[in-house]
Amino acid sequence: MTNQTAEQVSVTVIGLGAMGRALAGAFLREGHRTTVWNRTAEKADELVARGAVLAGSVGEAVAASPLVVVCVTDYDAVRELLDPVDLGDRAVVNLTSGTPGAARELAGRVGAYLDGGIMATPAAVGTAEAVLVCSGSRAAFERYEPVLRGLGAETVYLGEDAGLAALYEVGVLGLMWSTLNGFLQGAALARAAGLDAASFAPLAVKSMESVAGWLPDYARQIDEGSYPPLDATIDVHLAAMRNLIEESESLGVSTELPRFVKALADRAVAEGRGEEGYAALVEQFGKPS
Ligand code: FVH
Repeated sequence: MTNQTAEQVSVTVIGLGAMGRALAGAFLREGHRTTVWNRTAEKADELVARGAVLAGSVGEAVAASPLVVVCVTDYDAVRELLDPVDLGDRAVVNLTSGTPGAARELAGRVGAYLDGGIMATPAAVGTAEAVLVCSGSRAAFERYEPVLRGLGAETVYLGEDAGLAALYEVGVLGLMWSTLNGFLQGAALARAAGLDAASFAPLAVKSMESVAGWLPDYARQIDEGSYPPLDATIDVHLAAMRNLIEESESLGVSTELPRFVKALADRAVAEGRGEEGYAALVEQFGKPS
């Protein structure tokens, strides 16, 4: 469906992997004139059939639009593609995953540079599930936010430091992996006990919804540096961690993850934090490993 309220602009998408194709598709859906370029040109076929213009080179693609969105494998590829090209006054929005340092370095070379992290799978781009976090040029964000909003439900601007979007992106990925690893540990236990992972999944979903609701209070405690127990003390959590290790051992399931979690709690207790709430473990995460 075309978004009639967003101003129609010309946008270029460089990089048509799974994510780049989804981004270009969303811009087309919103009615923007969309120019695309990809190293392997055939990946543009479907987009061209939907109305995208295929540029013959990166230079041609950049020249076609005031807004240039780049989404390739890594920052080496971004530099390889953009370095030889005169970007002029183009606003470059780089949605490639990378480190904050790499984003800052690139920002130093591009006039109007916005780094972004698209918190979505390709299938979720343009839906209520997708969130785009951006940092870097405020002017570019303010000018093109109405266009970028077409990529998802929400756009978040974190500030002029171009590295912040990458920082949030790696933080969110870490959260995702930790959550998935916790689920996989539980699923491995269920399977070892002769149960289906499918029987564990609904309970896991419910539990994740509860835990998600705790985060604003945890964040407040972290910002205040004070951790009165909200749910249970670290001592209480620690006892349950021992149970998880014991049961994993007895079912022949890996104990690596629960032992790592318990080691953090052990260190917090050794620092006298056993009576504090779980958020106090941030002090362990805050130290170099
Ligand atoms: N897919 C996802 O769910 C995640 C969601 C969060 C953010 N990521 C990041 O997006 C970047 C691209 O990911 P992708 O899924 O689109 O990746 P691929 O499908 O593998 O496509 C890679 C594209 O990059 C092009 N490319 C790579 N190296 C070069 C190069 N040296 N010169 C020119 N283009 C290059 C590649 O071209 P081709 O192989 O088709 O010719 C694809 O267009 C990534 O940072 C994710 O972390 C996605």
